[in-house]
Amino acid sequence: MKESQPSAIYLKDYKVPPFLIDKTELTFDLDEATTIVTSRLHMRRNPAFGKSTAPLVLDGGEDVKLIGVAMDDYALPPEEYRISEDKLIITATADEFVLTCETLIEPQNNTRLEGLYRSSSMFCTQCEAEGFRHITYYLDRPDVMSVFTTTIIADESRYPVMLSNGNEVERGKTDEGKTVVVWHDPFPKPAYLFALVAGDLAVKNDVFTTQSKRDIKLQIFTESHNIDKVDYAMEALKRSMRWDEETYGREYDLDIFMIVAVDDFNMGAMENKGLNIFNSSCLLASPETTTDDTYLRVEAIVAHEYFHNWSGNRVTCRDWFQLSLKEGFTVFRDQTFSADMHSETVKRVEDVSFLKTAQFAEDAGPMAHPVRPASFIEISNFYTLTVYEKGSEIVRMIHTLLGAEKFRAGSDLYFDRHDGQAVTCDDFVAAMQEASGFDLSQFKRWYSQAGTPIVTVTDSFDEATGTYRLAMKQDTPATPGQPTKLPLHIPVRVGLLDEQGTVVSSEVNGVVAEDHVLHLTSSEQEFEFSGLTSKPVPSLLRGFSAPVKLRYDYSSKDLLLLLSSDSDGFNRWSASQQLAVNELTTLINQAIEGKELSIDSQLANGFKGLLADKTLDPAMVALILALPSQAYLSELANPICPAAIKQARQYLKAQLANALSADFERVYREHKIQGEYQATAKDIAHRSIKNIALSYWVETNSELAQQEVVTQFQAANNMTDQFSALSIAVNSQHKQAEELLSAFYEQWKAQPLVVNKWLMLSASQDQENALETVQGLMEHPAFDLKNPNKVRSVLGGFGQSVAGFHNADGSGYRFLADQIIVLNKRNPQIASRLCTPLTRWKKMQPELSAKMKAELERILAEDLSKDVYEVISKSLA
Ligand code: B3K
Ligand code: ZN
Repeated sequence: MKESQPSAIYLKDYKVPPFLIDKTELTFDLDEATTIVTSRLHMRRNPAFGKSTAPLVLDGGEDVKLIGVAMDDYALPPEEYRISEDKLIITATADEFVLTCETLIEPQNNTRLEGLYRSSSMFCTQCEAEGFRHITYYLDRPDVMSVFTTTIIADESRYPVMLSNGNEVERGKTDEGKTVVVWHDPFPKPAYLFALVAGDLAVKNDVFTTQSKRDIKLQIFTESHNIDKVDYAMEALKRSMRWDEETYGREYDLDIFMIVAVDDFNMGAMENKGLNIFNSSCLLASPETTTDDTYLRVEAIVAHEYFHNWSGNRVTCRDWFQLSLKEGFTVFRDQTFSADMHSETVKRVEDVSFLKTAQFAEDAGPMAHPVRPASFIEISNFYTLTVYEKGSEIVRMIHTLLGAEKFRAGSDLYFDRHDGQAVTCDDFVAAMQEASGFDLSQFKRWYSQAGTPIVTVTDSFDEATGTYRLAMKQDTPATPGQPTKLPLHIPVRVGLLDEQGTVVSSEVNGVVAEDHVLHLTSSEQEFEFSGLTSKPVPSLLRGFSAPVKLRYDYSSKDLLLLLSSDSDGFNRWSASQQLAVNELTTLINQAIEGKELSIDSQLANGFKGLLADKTLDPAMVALILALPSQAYLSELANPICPAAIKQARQYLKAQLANALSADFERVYREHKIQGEYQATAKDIAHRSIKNIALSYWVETNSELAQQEVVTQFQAANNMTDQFSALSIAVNSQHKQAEELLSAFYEQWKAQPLVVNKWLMLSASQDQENALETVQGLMEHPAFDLKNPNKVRSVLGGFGQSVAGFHNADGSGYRFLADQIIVLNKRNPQIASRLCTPLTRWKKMQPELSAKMKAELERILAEDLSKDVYEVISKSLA
C-alpha cells in the first residue's frame, strides 16, 4: 500500500478556471520511438475568476517529459517554473500571453490507452475524461473551451492517413521529406474532444445532404482487411443524421464527419468533434461474422456518438460531476432512435431489463452514487450505469411529465441558449422547466439522491361508489454517504383491466382516460379512480415510467391476465418476469434448503397461449420466454447463493421444456427463414424466437433436437444462427459441445471479433475444470492482455461460470484478483472495471462472501492506481 492514498474531489468546491485558452495550436511530430508535441496556447486570465495573481497550473502526466517552455517566445529558465507531481506551475504570468510547451511522449509504451497510443500499426487518441494531459501540459477540464489547429508530421509511407478534428486546411512536406497535414476545427471545444489518428487505413466514402441542403462528406476508416464491414455503420450514420434533424431539429455543423475503427480501445466509442473513434467491435458488421445483437449495438452506438455532436459537443459539461448532462440525455436520444427504427416495446424491454439487472445492482452496492455524483477520486470510475442508464431514465421521466411537444420546446431552448457553452444538469432542467411551465423543483432530487426507490402499492375497491383506490408509499434505501432520503417526484403510469383483460376507462382528478400518469410526490399518497363497475386488476408502472422497484401483491391469476391481455406490451413482459421470479424464488429456497425441487408451474400455461398466438410480435414472445437471468436473480436475492439460482433456473427451464416440448419444436420450425440475411426487425424477431425455442426444445433431451443444434451450427448462413447453436450446445452440455467449439475456432480464427465471442463462450462454461479452462485461454495464441476486448471476453465470460468463478474453495475469486493486480499497472481503467463482481461481496452467502473479502483486502495491500484504489477501498468501507 502507498504511504498516502489518493483523495477525493468535490462538486461543492467547483471554481471557474483562473485562465482561459482562446486558441490551441498543436504540432505532433510522430515517430516510432518518440513523439514530440509542441503546443502554442493563446491564454488570458479569466475575467469571471475575478482579479487574481494566482499562478498558472497546467495538468500533465508522469508519462509527459517537458523539453522546454516559453512565454511569449521567451524561453523560461528552470527557476521560473516547476513541476510538482503531475502539474506544471508557472508563477509569474502576464494577463494575456502565448505559452509554448515542447513535450516528449512514447505512444508505443502507452498501455493505459489514454492519451496518444498505438493500436495495431496506427496512432490514435482517447482523451475523455482526462487523457489529454498525457499528451501535453494543458488546462484539462471541460469548461476550458478552445479553437484547435493541429499539425501532424509523419512519414507518409507508413502513415498515409493523418486525421484530426475539423477540416483539413493544408498539406505539404518538410525539408526531410515527411508529410505535414494541418487540421482546423472552428468550433471551440474542451480538450477531451480532441482526436488524432495516423495510419495506413482504407476508407469508405459517402455523402449526406442535410435538411438545409448542405452536402456533408462522410468517411469511415479501418485497416484495409475490414473495410468490407462498414456499410451497415455508414447507413446507420445516415439514419441517425436524418433522425436528429427530424426529431430534435439538429443539423450537422462541419463539412466532414469521420469515424475510425481501432482494435485496442478501453470502451465502446468516443464522440471526438468530427472524428469519432470506435472500438472495432462496435463498428464492423457482416452477416457471416456479426450477430443480430451486435448489428443493433453498432447502430445504437453510431447514433449515440453522432448525437453527442449536439448533446455533449456543441453544449458540453461544466465539470465531470455533470457527466450525465451529456450521457443521460444522449442515451435517451439513442434509445428513442433505436425504438423508432425497430420496435418500441422490444427496445424498452431490453433497456429496462438491463437497467434492473445491472444498474439496480450498482445502486445497491458500495459504489452507489447519484446520477450527479457529489465527489469522486477517479472520474473514469463514474462512467457508470447510473450516470448513463439511470441518467437516461431521468430524461425519459421529464419527457413523460412534460409530454412530447413541451419536451421538444425544452430541448430547443436548451440547445439555443447554451450553444458553445459548458453547463450543468441544473441548466438542462431549467430550460425544460421554463419552456414547459412544469415545476421540476422536487423532481431535481433524482439527480442528487442515490439508490433505487421502492414503491409499495396496495388497493381497495368501493362497490357502492365504483371507486378504486391505490395507496402508494415510496422509500429509498440508505446508500453510502446518504443515510436518509427525501421523497421524489415519481411518475407512475397506470391502466386498469377488467376480469376479461379489457382495459377500462376511469376518471382521475376530472380526467377520463384508459391510461393515467399519477404524480407520486409524498412518502405516502392515495389516488382515486372513479366510474368503475368491478374491482380492476391494475397495470402499474406502464412502460416502466420510473426507475423504481414496484411492490404490489399480484396473484398468479392477475399476472396471467396481464401477461395475456395487457394493452401495454411492456407490462405483459413485466408480468411474465414477475411470475417467473415468484416460481424461481420458491425453487431457489428449496435448493438452499437441500430439498428436491418441485413446482406446479403456472408459467407453462401463460407460455402455451403465447406460443399459439400468431398475432404477437415474435420478438416480444422471445423476450417473454427468456427466464430471468442469473444476474437479475442475484440482484433480487439476499444473500446470493449462485449455485442455488443456477439449479433453480435449470430446473424450471427443463420443466417448461418438457411441458411444452411440441410447441417449442413447432415454433422452432415455423420461424426458420429462407434467403439472405437481413438485420431487419422482422427477421431478427424470427431468429430470436426460433433460437430460444431451440434452447428449450433441446432441454427435453430429444435426439432430434440435439441433431438440429448441430445441423443449424453447420448450415447457418449467418453468425446469429451459428453462434446461437453453439451457445445452446455449450449451455446444454450437448455431447458434441467441445467438438463444435473447436470447429468454430478453426473456422473463424482469422477474424478477431469472432474469436472474442469464442473466448467468452469458452470461458463461461460451467464445468468442474472451469478455472483450468480459463487459465488455458489466457495462454492461447488468440489472447492478448493488451487488448481490452479480449480481456473482457475471457474474464467477463469466466464471471458467468458459476462452477468456476464461484468455486467454493475461492480459487475463482483469487484468479480474478490476480488479474486485477496485473492489469492495475498496465491499464487501470480496465482493472477497475474488472473489480465489479468482487464488490458485491456483502450480499453473497457467508462462505463465499468471506473469500471475496479476503481477495479485496489482498488487492488493497498493493500499490494501486487511483482507479482500482477507489473501487476497492469503497467496497471494503
Ligand atoms: N464519451 C465516451 C466515453 C468516454 C469514457 C472515458 N473513460 C463514449 C460515450 O459515452 O459516448
Ligand atoms: Zn456517450
